[in-house]
Amino acid sequence: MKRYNPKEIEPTWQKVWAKSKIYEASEDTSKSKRYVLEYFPYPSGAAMHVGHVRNYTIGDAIARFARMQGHNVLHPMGWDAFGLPAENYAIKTGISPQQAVAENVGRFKEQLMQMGFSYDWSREVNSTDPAYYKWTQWYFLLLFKKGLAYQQESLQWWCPFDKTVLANEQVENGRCWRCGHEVEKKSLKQWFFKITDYADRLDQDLEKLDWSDAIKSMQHNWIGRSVGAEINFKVDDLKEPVKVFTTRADTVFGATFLVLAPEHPLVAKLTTAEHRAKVNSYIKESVAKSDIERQETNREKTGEFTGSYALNPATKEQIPVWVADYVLPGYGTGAIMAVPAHDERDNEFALKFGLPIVNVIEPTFGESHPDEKHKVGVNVVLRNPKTNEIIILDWGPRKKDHGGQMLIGGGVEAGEDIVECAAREITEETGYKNVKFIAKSEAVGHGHFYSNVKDQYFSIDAHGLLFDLVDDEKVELNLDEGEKNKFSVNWVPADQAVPMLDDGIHKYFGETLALGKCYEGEGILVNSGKYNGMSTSTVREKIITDITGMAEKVNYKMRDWLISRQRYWGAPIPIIHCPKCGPQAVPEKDLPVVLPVVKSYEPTGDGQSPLASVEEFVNVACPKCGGEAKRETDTMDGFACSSWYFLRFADPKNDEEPFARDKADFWLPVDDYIGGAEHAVMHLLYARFWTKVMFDEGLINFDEPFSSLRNQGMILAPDGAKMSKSKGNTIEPETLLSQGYGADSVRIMELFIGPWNQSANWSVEGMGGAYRFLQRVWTLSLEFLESTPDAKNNIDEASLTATVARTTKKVSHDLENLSFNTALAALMGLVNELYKLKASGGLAQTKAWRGAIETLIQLLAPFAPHITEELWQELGHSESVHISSWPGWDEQLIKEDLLTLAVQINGKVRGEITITIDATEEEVLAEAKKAVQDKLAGQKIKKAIYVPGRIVSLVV
Ligand code: ANZ
Ligand code: ZN
Repeated sequence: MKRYNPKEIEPTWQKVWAKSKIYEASEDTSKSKRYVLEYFPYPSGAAMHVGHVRNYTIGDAIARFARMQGHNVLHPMGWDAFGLPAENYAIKTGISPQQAVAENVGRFKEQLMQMGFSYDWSREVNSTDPAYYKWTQWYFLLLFKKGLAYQQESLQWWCPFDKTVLANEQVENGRCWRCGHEVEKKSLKQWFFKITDYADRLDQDLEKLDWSDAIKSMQHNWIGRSVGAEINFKVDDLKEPVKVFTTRADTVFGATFLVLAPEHPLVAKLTTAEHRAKVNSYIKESVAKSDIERQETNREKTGEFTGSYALNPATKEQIPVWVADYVLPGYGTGAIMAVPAHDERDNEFALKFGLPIVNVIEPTFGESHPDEKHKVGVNVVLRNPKTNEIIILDWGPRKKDHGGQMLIGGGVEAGEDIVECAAREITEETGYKNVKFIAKSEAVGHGHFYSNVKDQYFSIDAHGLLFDLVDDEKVELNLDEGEKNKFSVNWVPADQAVPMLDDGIHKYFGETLALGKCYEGEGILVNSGKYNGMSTSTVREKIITDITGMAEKVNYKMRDWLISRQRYWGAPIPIIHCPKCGPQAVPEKDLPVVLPVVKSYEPTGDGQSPLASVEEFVNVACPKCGGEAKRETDTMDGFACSSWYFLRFADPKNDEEPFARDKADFWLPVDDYIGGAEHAVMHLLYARFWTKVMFDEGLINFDEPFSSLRNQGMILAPDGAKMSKSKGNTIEPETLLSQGYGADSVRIMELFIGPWNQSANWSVEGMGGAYRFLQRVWTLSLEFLESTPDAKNNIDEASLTATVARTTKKVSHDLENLSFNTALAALMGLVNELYKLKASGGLAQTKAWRGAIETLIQLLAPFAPHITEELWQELGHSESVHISSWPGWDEQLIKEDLLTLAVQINGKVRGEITITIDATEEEVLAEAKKAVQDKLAGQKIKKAIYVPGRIVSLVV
C-alpha cells in the first residue's frame, strides 16, 4: 500500500491548484458572494510561528467550507509592508527597504503556500507598490479636499539622540525605546485626519456589527462620548474665566477647588509670584509623563497650588485653584471643578492636601409604598481593627426584599441619640459589649423597604456609623421575638463583605464607611441651596441652564488621528507647499508621488524626514501658480494603507481608479474578517472611518467595512508562556514540516487545540495525534480501494449510513458556527466507528462503504486540503474535492436520535421542544426560549436550566 507521505503529496497539489486556478474568484452573480479575509500581514523576515498560522488556518477553513457549499468565495492575500522595521533594518545594514521587503514577501509567501491556503493569488497586493500607494495618496487628497486632513502644530515626543519623533507607544518610562535616551516634548507641525467628525457615527453604528462585545466596548470607550456641561469659574483680576467640563453639573455645590492640567494655557497667568517656582518645576515633571501613566488610578496624587482663587458660581464662595497631572490637557477643557465628596480622584487629592470635602448627594433606594411608615434608623459597620473584618448578618437567602446579607441595624427609639442607638443595636444583635464609636456618615441614606420582622413597609432615613470592637466580651443576645434564630452573625474581611451586602443602603454605608469610598452615584441633593431635595438626575440639566445659560455639551475622548511620520518608509504625503498659495494637492495626473531612492535613511535631526535632504524630490513647481514650491516630506502612517486594502482586493489591477464601484459593491462588505484583538482601536477604527468617508463621497454603497469580525485566540508555548523570538520558545510550521508532519497535520492541530477564539497551549503530543488521525484516514481509504470489488460484507449498513448522516449534520452545523474543534472531534469519532465496523464486518467496495469514505473525505477537506485531495483522486474523481458539493444528509436516517423535552416557566410546563440528543446546552436553551416566546411576553429570563435529556426550566 502507498504510504502517507505529506512531503510528497502536499507540494504536488499546491502546484496543481495554482495551475488550475480553482481558488480564483470572479463576479459570478449566479452564486451568493462570501468575502473571507484575514488581516493582511506585515511580511517580517522571521519565520511564522504556529500562533500566526492559526489566523490563516481559521480563515481558510471558513473559505473552503463556503466554497464547497456553493458560495462565490473571495479569499485574497497581500502585504502591509511599510513601516519602521524595514527602515531600521536599512539604517543598520544599508540594505534598502525596497529590497528587504521584496525578499521578505517572497519568504512569507512561500510559508503561506506551504500551508496550502486557498488564496486567490491573482489578487495579491502590496502597500509599498507605487501602483497601490498611488491610491492611498488619492484618498489622502480626497480627505484633504473634504477638509478632513489638516496640518497643525502639536507637542510630540522627540528623542534628541535618535533625532526623531516617537509614537506614544514608543516611549517607555519617559525613555526612547530604541536608545534608552530621555525623551522630550517638541512642538512640531503634523498632519491629522479629522476622525472626530465621525465620532458619533462610529459610536452608533457599532450596533450594526456582528463583532465581539469586547471589541465593540473597546471602541465605544475609546470614542468615549460623554454628555455634560461647560461651566465658567471667574478668577479675580483675570479677564478670561476658567472653563471646566463636567458630566456632573448637579454636584456644583460640592465643588470645593479647581484643578487645571499643568499644560493649561491659563496656568502661567493664574500662578502668583510666590508659587511660580514650584508650579513651574511641577509642570516640567508632568509633561514628561504619558497620559496612561497620569491616569493610573493607584498612583499617588500630586499637584501644586497656584495661589489663585476662583468663584464657585453656585455657592458664591472663593475656592483654590490647583494644577495636577491627573487632569489631562487633551480632554474637555483641560480643567475640572473638583467635587471630592463624589469623585474618587478628587477625593484622594483633597485628603492628601487637606482640602474641604462637602457632601451634596444622599442616596435613595427602593420604591415608596402607600402603606409605608416613616422611621429613623441606624446601619452599623462593626469592625475588628486587628483583622479588618466586619460583621454581617446572614438572614438567609434573599427573596424579593426579604432576607439576605445585612449590616447591624435598627430603629432609633424615643429619647435615644444615634450613637447610643448604634451601640445598643450592636449588643442586642451580636452580644458584643465593648465597642468604640469611630465615625458617623455625614450623609443620610434614604430607603423604602419591607421589614421581615415587623411585616410592615417602611420608609427610612438611615444614619451610618462605624464602630471598632474593643474586646471579645459578650452578653446574651437580646432579640425581639421575630428576630430569634432568624440570622447568623459572621465576621468577613471588609473587602469581601461589602460586595455581599444585599440592600442598597447597607451597601452604601459598607462602601463609604468600611472601604472609605466616596459615593459617585445618583440620589437627592443636599447642601445645594434651592435644589435641596431634588433628584440628581432630573436636576442636572436644570442646573446647567441656570448656571451657564446654555445647553448640554457633548465631548469625545477620541482625538484626531495623527497621520504624518518624519520617516522614509511610508507613502509620501501628496502635498506641495507654496509660499504664495499655501498647501496644494498634487494634481491627480501626477500621482503617485513616488518615494525616491535615497542613500541615507537616517532622520535629519531637526524633526524632518530623510526625504527633506533629497533636493530633486523636494523642489517642485506650485501646481497653482507655477512658482517655486516644496514638496511635503512627511510620509503617511502605515495605518493609512491598511484603511482601504480590503477594497483594493475587489479590483486589484485597476489603474484608472482605486476600484470600480460595481466590483466593490459586489464583494463588500467583508463577510468574515479574521485577526487578533490587538487592533481594536487602531486599524479597526481607522478602516471604519475611511469607509464612511467613501460612503459619503458616493464611492460605495455600504458604510461599514467588516460585517463579522472574528478574533482568534492566541497559541501559547506548551508551558503557557507567550511565544516570542526573544524568549526562543516559538514553534514554527517550517520546522514541523521538515520533521515530516505535513501542513495538514499542523492545520488540524491549530483547530483541534481548542475553541478558535480562545487561547491554547501548543502540545507536542497533540501534533502526533493529529498526524496519526490523518494516517488512519489514509489507511482506511486505501484499504477500501484494495478490498474486493462488489463483494458482500456483514456490516450493519443501516448503522453505517446513520453514523455518516449524523456526522455530516454535526460537522456542517459546527462549521456554520465556527466550532472547528468539535467538528474535528466528530470526524475523529466517525473514523473510530468506521474502524469498528471494519473489524466487525469487514471492508468491501459496497455503495455504503464508498459513501461513507467519500463523505469523510469531503467533510475533512476544509481542514486538511492535501490528503483529502489525494484520496479524492484515488477514489476516481477527476475534479478537485475543493470544488465538489458539500455533502447533505437524510434527516430520516437520524430521526431516532430526536428527543422531546418539556419546557417549564417558573415550575409550570408551558411548552415542548424536539431536539437531537447531541444538541448542546446552548442550542437547547435557544430552542426552548423560542418555543415559549409568546408565553414569556417580554419578561426577562433570570435563570435558564437544562437538565440534559430531561427538562428545560426557565425562571422569570
Ligand atoms: C465634576 C464631577 C463631579 C465630575 C463628580 C465627576 C464626578 P467622562 O465621563 O470621562 O467624560 N474631567 C473633565 N475633564 C477632565 C480632564 N481633562 N482630565 C481629567 N478629568 C477630567 O468624565 C468627565 C468627568 O471627568 C468630569 O466630570 C470631570 O469631573 C472629569 F461627582 O466634574 B467631573
Ligand atoms: Zn503657488
